[in-house]
Amino acid sequence: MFLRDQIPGRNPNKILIVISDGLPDNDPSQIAQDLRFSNVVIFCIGVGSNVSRNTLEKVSSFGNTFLLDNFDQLLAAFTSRSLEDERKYEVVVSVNLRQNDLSVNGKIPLKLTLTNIGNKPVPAGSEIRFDGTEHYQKTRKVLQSALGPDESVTLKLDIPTIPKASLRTLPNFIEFEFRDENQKKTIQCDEPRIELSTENFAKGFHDYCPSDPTVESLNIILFGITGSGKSSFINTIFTALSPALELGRANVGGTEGHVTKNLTRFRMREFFNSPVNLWDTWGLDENNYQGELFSQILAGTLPNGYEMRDKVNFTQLGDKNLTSTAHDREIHAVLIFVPISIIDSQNMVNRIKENIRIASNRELNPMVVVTFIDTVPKTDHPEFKKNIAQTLNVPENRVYMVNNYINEQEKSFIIDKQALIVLDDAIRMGEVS
Ligand SMILES: Nc1nc2c(ncn2[C@@H]2O[C@H](COP(=O)(O)OP(=O)(O)OP(=O)(O)O)[C@@H](O)[C@H]2O)c(=O)[nH]1
Ligand SMILES: [Mg+2]
Repeated sequence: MFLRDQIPGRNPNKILIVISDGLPDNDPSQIAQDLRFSNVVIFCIGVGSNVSRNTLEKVSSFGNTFLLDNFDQLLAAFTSRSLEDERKYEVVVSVNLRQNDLSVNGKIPLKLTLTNIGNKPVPAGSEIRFDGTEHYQKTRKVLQSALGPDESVTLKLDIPTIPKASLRTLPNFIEFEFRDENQKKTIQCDEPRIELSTENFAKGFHDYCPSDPTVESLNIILFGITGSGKSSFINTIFTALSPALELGRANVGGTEGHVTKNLTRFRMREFFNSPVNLWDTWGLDENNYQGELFSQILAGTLPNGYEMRDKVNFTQLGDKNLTSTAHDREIHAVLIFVPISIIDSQNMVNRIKENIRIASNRELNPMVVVTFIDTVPKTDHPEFKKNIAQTLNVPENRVYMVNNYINEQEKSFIIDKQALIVLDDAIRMGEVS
């Protein structure tokens, strides 16, 4: 019945089947252990209600205890091979997946100024209808008073998104065209094309709470090549969640030398109520981050504000307070920053791969964030993305091409949307790590 090759991971010399209908007179666990050490695989079958599963489990090899109600079942088992079926135990893994994209929530608030461009008044009580699309639900607004030719009125309304709409699939603009029953354009909108704002879609992020109750805040680290735009990306994320540009949160500099020189924690809770920390790091160059340094940062051993060094300073690590609070700083998700030109430098490719390996060894699945994509024609982006994924040996769906705010004077939905998608995925990665 028990064939050798059906016993996973073992090549036993002997198999012992213990059948018991009661409690043992003497403790059999020591002799059972000796037998198991000498490569005997032990199966225990308890029959009837007087047996103790606990005792049998101490005797049997792992997972090889079976309980049966009576000897008839035992006989049936031997003839029908049903015991073999029972051995196939299942491992159930449950992952808490959030159903909705963090950024989508109910309504897009609009304020539109409409002008009657026809030659007849539009009477009070007329309906202004917004037809639904694959992203927005149908909605309507009633004119409170008549609108004479050339007259304008300002309407405030909320356009609800459909429940399945996701920030990832929303188009960048809402466009309008108003026609009357005769398909004539009688009303014109001051802004017939309105850029969306991620701020309106961030409710899911504001409501986020780590599913593990022992995690006070989810820690996301930004690590990567010096001058690749890590600190700029922190400002981009702050902007994406705010009504206006927020470019002064993190200190940003030129491409020469290190700008960020300390391990720096940005507690998003202080601004957006969500328990997420972004950890900014000093950049990776050809020689730094020696030895254990990066893995100690990932483990949370180093304090907020820790000054740039090439190696860990172990005397500082002796501090008991740091060890006891490491759990609060332990990193849950890793963003590895590389400029799009990374593939031209074998040396830096190797350094990045070394550190991807360190993160992977801690069972963190690093996401690669590619910056400076504005320095390469858009049409080449897919090719670069594929190349970078292959070169760094990460799946393409974990490579993100982003723009940072550099010279922009106002918010851009496209920049914000990319940043929030990265943040959303980082939170998902952090949740399962
Ligand atoms: N063209 C372009 N410039 C960028 C981009 N991202 C950042 N920059 C510029 O690159 C310079 C370095 O940006 P930082 O955000 O300070 O880079 P960092 O990775 O934090 O640098 P260190 O802290 O020194 O490691 C700044 O002048 C940014 O304005 C980008 O995507 N495109
Ligand atoms: Mg920096």
